[in-house]
Amino acid sequence: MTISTRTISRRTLLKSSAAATMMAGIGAPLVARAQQAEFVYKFANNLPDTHPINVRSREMSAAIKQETNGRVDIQIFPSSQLGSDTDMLSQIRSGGVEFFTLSGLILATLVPAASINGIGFAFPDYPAVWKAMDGDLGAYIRAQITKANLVVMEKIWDNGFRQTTSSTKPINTPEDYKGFKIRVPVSPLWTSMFKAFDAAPASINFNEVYSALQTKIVEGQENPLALISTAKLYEVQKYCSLTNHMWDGYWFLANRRAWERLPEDVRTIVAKNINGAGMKAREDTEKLNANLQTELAAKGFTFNQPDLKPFREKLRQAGFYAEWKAKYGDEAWAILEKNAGKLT
Ligand code: X2X
Repeated sequence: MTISTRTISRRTLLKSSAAATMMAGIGAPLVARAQQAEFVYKFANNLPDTHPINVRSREMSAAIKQETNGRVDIQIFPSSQLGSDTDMLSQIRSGGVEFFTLSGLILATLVPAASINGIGFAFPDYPAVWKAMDGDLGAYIRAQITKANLVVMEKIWDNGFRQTTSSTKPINTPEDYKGFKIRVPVSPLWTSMFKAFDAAPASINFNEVYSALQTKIVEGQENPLALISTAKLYEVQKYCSLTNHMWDGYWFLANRRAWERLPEDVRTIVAKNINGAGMKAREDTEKLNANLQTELAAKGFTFNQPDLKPFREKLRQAGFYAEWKAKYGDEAWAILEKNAGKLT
């Protein structure tokens, strides 16, 4: 059985290589150009292929190839194909991958300040987010990332305001979180926040979330609608509570040695295209996050809009804001409050 399968596949292979030889006259210049790329760099991320971040990244990669006359070939590996976020964070540091988009909250396992934009209920809306992240708060965080010897692009990419989903019940009040088995990304801030709600958070990388929900290892999770939709989490969840509890974004990171291998003029082209694609993806994601409710409801997802004031009050009473203010320090906290209003 094994032998005959092998024979067939060898024959098929021989046939296709014969075809390849025949085609060589036409195909050769193209192949040669592709092989000539001086810098073949991997870009890893945890997002589905259909998420706007990957759609815009494909355009970005094509534009970079064109504008560098084929010198730079950025190959995209979506859906955690090269490993979980935790794995990729060590790969981007060692140079195993050259580019990686990572939530600031997870990056905080290496750069503690990077989770500050995820403080619960800090930002009221997108304009407040972009003002802070394209302004002094983003600059502060990027300076800390740079100190950790990673290269970070100027524009943060949008993940979105996060909503809570569940297979068991909707979340209407802070008390509904009590004992709730919720998946959170691997990040101290996330665990701390859901502990402050007396929930039972479990740290799980995104590549294992669908199956953790399906097998009911956890009841729920929280993510922006764009991700709930593109990762098809609605297939394994029933309720979506619009808790809007934090804003989360992806820093576009580069391995420092790989980045510095690029000549100055090439770096300029690459950075311009990455930041430009990030801005376009922001628009796409923001639109999706605003419009997906109707589409997901039609798929049987049950939405509810809780009153959010008691949630913020619960965090305050639990000492969540005071604890994190002490962790980030007065300077960082002052920049956050300047942008988000008084929290403690
Ligand atoms: O892991 C998640 O939930 C995700 C996809 O939103 C992040 O990358 C933080």
